Amino acid sequence: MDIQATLKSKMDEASFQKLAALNNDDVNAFVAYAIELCEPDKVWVGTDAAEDVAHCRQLAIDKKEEIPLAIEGHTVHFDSYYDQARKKEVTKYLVPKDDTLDPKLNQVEREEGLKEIEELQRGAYKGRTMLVRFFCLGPVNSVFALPCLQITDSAYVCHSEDMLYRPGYEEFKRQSADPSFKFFKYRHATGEVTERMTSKNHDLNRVYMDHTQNTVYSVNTQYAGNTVGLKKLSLRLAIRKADREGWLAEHMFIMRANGPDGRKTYLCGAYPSACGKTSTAMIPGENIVGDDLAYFRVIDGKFRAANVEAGIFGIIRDVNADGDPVIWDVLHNPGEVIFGNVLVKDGKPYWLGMGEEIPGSGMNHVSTEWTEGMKGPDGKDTTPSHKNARYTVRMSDLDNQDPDWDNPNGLPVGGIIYGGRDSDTNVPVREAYGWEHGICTMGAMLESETTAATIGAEGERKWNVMSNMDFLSMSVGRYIQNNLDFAKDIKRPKVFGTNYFLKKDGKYLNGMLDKAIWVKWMELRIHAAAEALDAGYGLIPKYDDLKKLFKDVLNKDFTEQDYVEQFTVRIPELLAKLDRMEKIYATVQENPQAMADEMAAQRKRLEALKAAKGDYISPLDL
Ligand code: SPV
Ligand code: MN
Repeated sequence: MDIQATLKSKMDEASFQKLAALNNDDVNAFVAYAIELCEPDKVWVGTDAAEDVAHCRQLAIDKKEEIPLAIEGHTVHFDSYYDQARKKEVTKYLVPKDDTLDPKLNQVEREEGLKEIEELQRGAYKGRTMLVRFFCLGPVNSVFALPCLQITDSAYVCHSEDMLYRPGYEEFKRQSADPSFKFFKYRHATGEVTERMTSKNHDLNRVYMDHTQNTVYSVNTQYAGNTVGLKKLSLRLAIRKADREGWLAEHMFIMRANGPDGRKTYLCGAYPSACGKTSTAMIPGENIVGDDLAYFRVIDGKFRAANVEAGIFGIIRDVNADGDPVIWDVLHNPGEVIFGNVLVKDGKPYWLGMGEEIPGSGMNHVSTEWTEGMKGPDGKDTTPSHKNARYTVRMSDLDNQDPDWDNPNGLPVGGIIYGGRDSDTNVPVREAYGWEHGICTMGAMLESETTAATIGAEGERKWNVMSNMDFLSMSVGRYIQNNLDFAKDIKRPKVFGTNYFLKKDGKYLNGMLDKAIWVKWMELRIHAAAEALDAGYGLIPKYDDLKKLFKDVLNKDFTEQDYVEQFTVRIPELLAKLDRMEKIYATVQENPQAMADEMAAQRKRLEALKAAKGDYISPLDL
């Protein structure tokens, strides 16, 4: 293929010059290959310029991938009924014959998988414009900066990336000077569309990762988790790159907890879906750095984290004026917002749990003329907005942004939180004895109970290592080992475990805002400003400290009875969890010795406590 001729054949001089200015053979080859394969009518290349960013947003509206809403700057995007979330079954690693990824990962032989996806993408841009965009994971001009090249026929994908990531065209120029420069690449094709501009062939949806080439291909889908290359597609690539280079790519928020006398303490948190991740990052009175992805690196002897993203693709369900005042305001005022898969009536978006009456008809992911009681194309009941309906906003539009959120050196991490959901096992907050204990018994043993909102039986516990399970591109054991080894020569953050979902007689023991107290307590512990009790599986708060925090922060009376109910050490449930985990880890490849050691030590401590004090131990007896 004559690359230059291929490029020239489909683009105008302005686009051609934008590519030429990068002077990067890999970029040119990837773009030219996509032209040959997908056969677009035209190719448009964007830079970081405001007019190029505005062009993509306008294109999304002109092509009806987004529909303007009543409030200035707001649009709604719909994905097909069958395209409302990431799809694990069709998300696969392309594995060369001589390579070995963990056998438990969903994978396909590389040549075979490439052939399949190329057939699905062949001619897929006919009659359309191919869009070529450059973005950056992490802050630009920094050691974290990881440039990405996105090719797609979806203006919505580009628009989302403009809101969620840093611009990358100038970063490509900067890094291209280095002969070893490598970048992540994505080639996405929407596939055939319906009259609503949503992907038609959901059964032919594929998301294939070629880690050997730092490339991800996806087809017959529009949902951001499958198409926005820099989000979960890149996380899988980044986990492998981090493995090669000795840093960490995590599925974590970053927030700033504000301590006494203006003290700023940064916390990172990994929580499976529906365990309170975004709402923790958004606790009133604290500051957000990012809500989904974090890279960790050691810089000048410090453990530092950078927000990979520059915006939020958040679950909109249950966002309401009382619980989420900051987001609520952004969603109700002029400014750039993309709503995804909500119900729209008279130009106004509605969603489940918004605390307002939801109309019985409107336009949604099921139909342009949805009415209450309407069944989906699969015959199932439908909801006015999808349970996974989303909003996309920029960090810079949030009043509670930490002014330092874009720091090129990242931010110093004081604590790491692993937040699960269980009704009967873990106390609301506990601190690990140290890094190994935290990684092994909090991160690696993270579980979440399914809720009515997730698929499967309610109350079933799902194991989700560091909430990163869906994105691991290596064995669980190797990934845990990387965490254990990271930053081993320096002071590492404290590790905590949280559980906002303890129940008694079917009722939650904690209010929605109680998490604010656990965060304040963790902040104090990081600075040795509160004492703790040894509960055998970690350190837990003392009553007087919590009582004071509840009063000071929430103006709430926290009774001794509340404390005892919430912080009782539940030995039978804790031992049952160890039993479950021992079974699971017996099958994990490359399982670190530390896992077995930490589990055995935990069992021993809990059994000794049980022998001394019984099955259910009040924190007042510790
Ligand atoms: C998540 O599900 O963890 C998300 C949304 O952050 S998605 O883009 O689907 O991954
Ligand atoms: Mn996520």
